[in-house]
Amino acid sequence: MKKGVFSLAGALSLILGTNLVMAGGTISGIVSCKGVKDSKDTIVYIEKVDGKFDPPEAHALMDQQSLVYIPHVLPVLAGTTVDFPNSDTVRHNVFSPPGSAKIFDLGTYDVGVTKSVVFDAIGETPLLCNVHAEMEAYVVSVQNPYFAITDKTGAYTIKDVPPGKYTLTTWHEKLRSASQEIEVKDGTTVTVNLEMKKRK
Ligand SMILES: [Cu+2]
Repeated sequence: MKKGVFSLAGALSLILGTNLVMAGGTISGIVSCKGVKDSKDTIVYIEKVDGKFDPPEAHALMDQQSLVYIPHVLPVLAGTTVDFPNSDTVRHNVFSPPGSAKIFDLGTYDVGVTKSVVFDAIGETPLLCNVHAEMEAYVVSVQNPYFAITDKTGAYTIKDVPPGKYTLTTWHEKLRSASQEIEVKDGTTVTVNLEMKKRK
């Protein structure tokens, strides 16, 4: 998604023969996750931005290797198609449990086969495997393309955010969401550090 935005900007600046100045601001900071191994795989996103955001044509990827889903957490803009290639040496059966934003069951399929799912509804979809109880991952679909996922240190950056007042929110598979009201201004960076604790 972000790649798409950048290449479009690049193409436009080529056409215009000038450096295109991207409007919008940046949100960045650190999310501290308490009671878990590290602060990785926390999604930071703006709850709602006015407008309708078309999903990217490019598919997102949830791979399966050595009985592990890669990545463990995949944030997508609602409507995005996610490919589930079986890059493993054994058969898998990707499905989501009742209560998921997207309920589906891809059935058991062979090594080398790729199946796809459109994550059209906003929310959390846990991924399980009928063959391997230990396999688990998450696809989280959000309303707009202004989201990021943290690294081990909890650092994140969301770029090119239209100016405005928003609610910035976090998602973590085991922790309670944290939110903060923020204001984004053109050409500036707003620093937002958040702390997440265990769900009660
Ligand atoms: Cu499996």
